[in-house]
Amino acid sequence: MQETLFIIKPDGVERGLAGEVLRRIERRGFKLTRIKMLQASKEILAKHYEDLLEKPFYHQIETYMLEGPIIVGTFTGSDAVKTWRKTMGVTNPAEAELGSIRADFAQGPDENGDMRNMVHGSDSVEAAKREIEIWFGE
Ligand code: DAT
Ligand code: MG
Repeated sequence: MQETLFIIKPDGVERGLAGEVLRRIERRGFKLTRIKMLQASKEILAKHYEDLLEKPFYHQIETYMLEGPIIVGTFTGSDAVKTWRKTMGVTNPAEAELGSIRADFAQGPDENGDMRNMVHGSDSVEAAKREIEIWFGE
């Protein structure tokens, strides 16, 4: 049994695809354990994406994630971390496996390198613990 953290990014919320994402989590057999909608801040994004702060594209991530409200949640289940990563598809939607969320709904990088891949998932059990504390800790 594992717990992982997911985010439906601003484009997913704005396009009305939140229900679709939650449906895919639930029909896979995962159990939602927390969920909230909020407007992210630069501060919380800097914690969440601390490994990417020095990347040249960090400002693009920040602009994207601040565009509108996001939905952050957690769910539990067998091999939840890896299974959710597979369900999302790889980072670049243009390369994501057909049938994955990112392939089915998201857009590949445009000419500015902007990537709007619609969903987030923790990439390890340790990252999930860290991210759950960031978004749901006191
Ligand atoms: P993932 O979201 O698949 O875990 P990541 O943690 O490496 O990918 O990066 C976080 C986000 O940053 C990703 O969802 C989109 C953006 N990003 C990553 N690499 C990028 C790049 N080369 N150019 C533009 N945005 C990028
Ligand atoms: Mg990541």
